[in-house]
This record gives sequence, C-alpha cells and structure tokens, in this order.
Amino acid sequence: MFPLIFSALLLSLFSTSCSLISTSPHPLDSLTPDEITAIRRVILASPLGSSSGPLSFHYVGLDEPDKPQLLSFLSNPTAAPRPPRRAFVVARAGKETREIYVDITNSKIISDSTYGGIGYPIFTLAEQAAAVSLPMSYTPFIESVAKRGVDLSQVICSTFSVGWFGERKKGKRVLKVPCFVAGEAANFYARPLEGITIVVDMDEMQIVQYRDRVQLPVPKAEGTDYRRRTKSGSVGQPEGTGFEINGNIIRWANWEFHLSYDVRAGAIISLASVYDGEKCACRRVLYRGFVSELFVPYMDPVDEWYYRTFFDEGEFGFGLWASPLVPEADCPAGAAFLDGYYAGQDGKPIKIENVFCVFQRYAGDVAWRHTEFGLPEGVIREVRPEVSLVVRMVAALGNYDYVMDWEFKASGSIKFGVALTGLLEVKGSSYTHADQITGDPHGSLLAENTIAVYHDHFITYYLDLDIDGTDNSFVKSKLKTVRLASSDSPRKSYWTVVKETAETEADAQVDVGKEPIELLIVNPSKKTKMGNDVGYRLISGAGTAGSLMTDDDYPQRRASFTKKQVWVTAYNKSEKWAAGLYVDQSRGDDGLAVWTQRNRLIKNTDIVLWYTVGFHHIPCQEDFPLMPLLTGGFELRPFNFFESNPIIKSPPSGLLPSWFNCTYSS
Ligand SMILES: *[C@@H]1O[C@H](CO)[C@@H](O)[C@H](O)[C@H]1NC(C)=O
Ligand SMILES: *[C@@H]1O[C@H](CO)[C@@H](O)[C@H](O)[C@H]1NC(C)=O
Ligand SMILES: [Cu+2]
Repeated sequence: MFPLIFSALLLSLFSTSCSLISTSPHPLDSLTPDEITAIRRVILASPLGSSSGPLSFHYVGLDEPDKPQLLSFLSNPTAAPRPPRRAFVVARAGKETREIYVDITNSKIISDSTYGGIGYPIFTLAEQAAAVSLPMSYTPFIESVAKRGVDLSQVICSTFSVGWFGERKKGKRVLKVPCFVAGEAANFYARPLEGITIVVDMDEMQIVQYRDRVQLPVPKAEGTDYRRRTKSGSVGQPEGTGFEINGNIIRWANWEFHLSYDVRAGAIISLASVYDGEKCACRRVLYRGFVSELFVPYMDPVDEWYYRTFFDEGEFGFGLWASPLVPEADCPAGAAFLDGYYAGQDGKPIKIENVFCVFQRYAGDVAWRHTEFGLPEGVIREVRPEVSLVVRMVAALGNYDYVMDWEFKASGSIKFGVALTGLLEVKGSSYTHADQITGDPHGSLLAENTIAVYHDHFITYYLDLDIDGTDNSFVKSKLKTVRLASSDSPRKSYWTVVKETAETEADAQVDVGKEPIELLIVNPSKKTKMGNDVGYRLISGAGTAGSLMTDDDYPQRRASFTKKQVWVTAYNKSEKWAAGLYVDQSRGDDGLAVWTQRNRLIKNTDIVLWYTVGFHHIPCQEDFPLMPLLTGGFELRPFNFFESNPIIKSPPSGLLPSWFNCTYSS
C-alpha cells in the first residue's frame, strides 16, 4: 500500500525523545519473574511456608498503587516518592484460602489473613492436570468406558466448575470432570462420553462422587477434525511498524498507554492518553481498563449439563489461559510481541511467550473522505486511509478461543473487539436427523449424535475512564419524539435530545437496546471553546445480548450484572471483579450488583464504566467442526473532546505528521 511513506515517517517519529513516565520499572508494570520469585521466597519464609500441608498459589498479581499516589508520582517522577511495589496473593494452605499482601520492595509480608467467606479462588493448571488423570485409574469409570465400547487410552477429561444451586452449606472445593473420546481426531470436545458425572475434591485430590446415569452414543470422529497438516500461510503487511514500545509503554501516532499482563484479567491497558494537536497537550482518557469477567451459561437443565455456567475469568483465569500468539498468523508481519509471566501453583514464574501482539493496522478502510463536484475549480477528492494500532490477546479457555483487540485510532476512538472462535461444547444424543427430535433438544443437531447446546457469552469490561481528569459524570442523551399540532408546521413530528446526568449508581444502569439513547462520559468542569462538556461517547457494536435467565435462577444471581449492558460505579480500588473476588461457587454476595446497592453518588466524581458484550449462541452447522470468528464489541469515541476533527490535518498516509511528548499528569 504505502510502505515507503511509513518508513520515512518512522524516522521522524522516533528521533524525538519521549516523556518521563517511561521511568523503568513503571509502577504499573506486571510482576517480573524476579519479583514473582521474591514473593514466593518471602511467603515460604513466613509461618505460612512452614505450616504442614502443601501451599498452593492461585493468584499472584500486582497490587497496583493507590490512584492518588500514582497520579502524584507520574506528575512529578523526579521529586515525588515512587510508589512501593506490592503484590496481592491468594493461596491455599491447610484447606483454607489465604489473602497475602507482600511488599516486594522491602521483601516483607504486609498482611496475611484467612478468607472464610463463600467462594474459592481460580483453579491452578497443575491441580486441574492432576484432577483429569484421576478417572483413568478409577474402576467404575474404566467399566463405563468399556461398556461404551471405547478404548480407555483414547479418553481425555476436562475440568468444569460446579457453580452454586441454592445449597445452604458451603460446598467443598470440587470440580466436575467430563470426559471425551479423542482417538485419531483432535476435536475431542465433539465426542463426549455423555451420561457420566465425576466429581473431584480438589483439596483431597480424589473422586468423591461418581454416576453413570445414561448411556448415549459417542458421536463419530469423522468430520470433526480441523487440522491442516501443511504450514499455515502468512498474513502480510507492508513494512514499517509505526509504533514504539519502551518497556510497557506504547506510543503510536497521537496515543500513549501502558500495557500489562495479569493472570486473571489478561491484558490491562492503563494511563491511555491522547495528544491534542490544538492544545499541544496530552489528555487523559482511560486510567485503567481490562476484561473483568467472562460468563458462559449453557441452557440444558439435565443432570450432566445444568451446572455448566462458567465464569471463565474468575474461575479459570483469562490471563492464565492466554495462548502464545503465532507470528504472521494470529498477528500480521511487522507485529511486535510481548511475553507474560504468572506464578505457577508452586509460586515459581512461568512464561507465556508472545502473550500480546501490537501492530499497526491498515486494512484498506477510509478514515474520512469527501468528493466535491460543485466548485468552479473542478472536482475535489480528499480521502484519508484509516490507520490504527491494535493490541491483541487470545484466551483459549478449553474449547473456546476469544480474540480480544484493543484498537486505538488517531481520531481518538478506542475500539474494543471481541471475537469468538473454536470448538462447540456438544452433547451426545441418539438423534441422527432433525426429524427424530421430540421435545426440546436444548441445542442444534449439527452432526449424527451431536447436539451443540444453546448458550451465551458475556464479556464484561472494567473501564476507569478519566476524561481530561479524574472527576467525570455519566450522561444519558435520550432521543424523544415530539408530536406537533397541525398548525405549527407541515411536519407532524421530530426528535430532540433530553439530557440526564446520572446522580447515583441506580440511574446509570442501562439496557442499551431498550430505547434510543446516547451514553456519554463527560468532564463537567472542562468545556470546549463552544461551551460543550468534553466527553467520550460509548457506542455499542454487535453483541448486545442480555441474559434471559430468570432473576432468581442461581447462575443469574451470581452474574446479575449481565441483564444490563451498562453500569457505572463510584471508583473504589478494590472493586475490580464484576462477579466478585472469589467466583468459584459464589452466591452473588460480592460484585457489581452488590456494590451498587449502596447507590453511591456518581456525579462529577471518579467513576468506572462497566460494559458487557453479550451473545446468545444458537449453534448452526457452519459452527461445526470449528466455528469461524464471530465478532462484536464497542467503541469509545470522542464527543466534544476535541475542538474539531483531530485528523483533518493528517497527511495522505493517514498518520499524524509529527511526534509529541505525552505526560500523564493529574
Ligand atoms: C471499597 O469497596 C469495598 C468492597 O465493596 C468496601 O468494603 C469498602 O468499604 C469500600 N471503600 C470505600 C472507601 O468506600
Ligand atoms: C520532548 O521533550 C524533550 C525533553 O523535555 C524536548 O527536548 C523535546 O524538544 C520535546 N519534543 C517535542 C516534540 O516537544
Ligand atoms: Cu458460543
């Protein structure tokens, strides 16, 4: 397309020195392998390390600095005190959940307490690996496998969380272990050993419940494979990257932000600021943003399926299951890759190579254009190509893969892309043709003996927007139809805008499909020259489904935020996880819906926007054996933020002409 222009631009872009906030390490940087090792050492040296029984690490992450402290440091990094590096650790010891805060800088434990409430932490990979091996030597299971005429060596098991279904007593930390037949086909998800329920106690690491309820045919392997045994083709992109990565700070065109990895959240974007060429200043947009939860409930009430209501982030870890990205396939040529580190069950650092990629996208789209015929000097034709920057991560949670994009545009927009692909979770069935189906199949017949069960995907984002400063308001611009009396105008009606600023958290819960409405986050103390509040607009894209389960259904009580796409809360550093901190077997007594019952004031204060991308999924034959990408998402778009179109002066290449110095100041 225009590679030469890009290379030339690059030279001019990066010849300028950059801002001060790239002081290394940045206070928001992910935990380094050395830090993870140090955290483990400190904990093992504490009384916890010498207590009898194994100690397992379920979450080790950065305990980010308090916001006022971080902002004050960033506004004056040479003089202000550097925030200490701290970690938050959730461990299991002696069948108890421990919450440990570690001061990494001074190698000491700040606090260590037992969590005695409802719910359990994220499952480690090592304990799940141990659980899936148990059935292989369990006699009743071996008999069930033989009864189905299946060779045990071809059986593969998985781990499913059990949920909560109204039990009063706190449940043991257990997982269900469904099994499948792999054989020569890689797609074992398509071949379930239906009718068997195995429950494993994760603390005892043994099978505590076994049931072989009903025998159903195992779907055949034919037609389920998706592998191609030749080398993947490469995805090309003209030369030139156009961005700069300095530690975890990424700069591109008029954007600057910090990218970090968390084992629970996956990618975290912090301190995103956009340069305003008119004000000659960098302006704050997003303080911190990440995926807070991913809820996937299936819609079959039978014994082997009713509990399949996964909270893939809080139960399994969105970052833990991040997949190493394949250069020139997952990301185009010219992409840069970053690694991520998490603590394994033993607390030692484990690397996920290429956990993120960053690339400039120029895909043949138009950023703006106009053709004018009506002028005496002839036709004017001005077109600017769209060039944007993408940060990508893929989480491959069992059967499903989620391709998550954060796309920054020179126009000031941030687009949040969610794309689903991968393998369906299917149920073995006696049906071989749709004509045989009697009653509700709870899914679609996609192949012989194969029903892909109806389900949803809800991806909930945490977005601490700080538009031009910390104190913001949430505004609903409602479009109202006004009827005219016949004497007023030849028209009978028009629409106009009625703006409402949300006072409290209850005012800010929005079902986006319900009425014509535009949603804004504004800074009421910052105005444009024209006197409009500066702001950003939230624009829903594909995927606005809300949950259809009844409010009193147990999975719904645990994920009650999935009925409304939009929530706004007052900022509180500890309120990060929409379904609560401990999600496995949770009961809905922590999380977004509970916090907002306080109904705090959210006007002209530090607020957090929560947005859920939702899909109802009625599987179809094209989703089998492997589903092509289904995309959705949303956009945050400047709305009276700039004085005018910020890319009107962009050159024919589409990129802004000069570099800038961006400092995140409060
Ligand atoms: C912050 O949120 C937590 C959890 O909801 C709550 O316990 C705490 O009191 C809140 N802090 C403030 C200052 O409101
Ligand atoms: C960026 O900041 C550096 C150091 O403060 C300064 O020397 C340089 O001229 C600045 N560049 C621009 C484009 O403002
Ligand atoms: Cu789906």
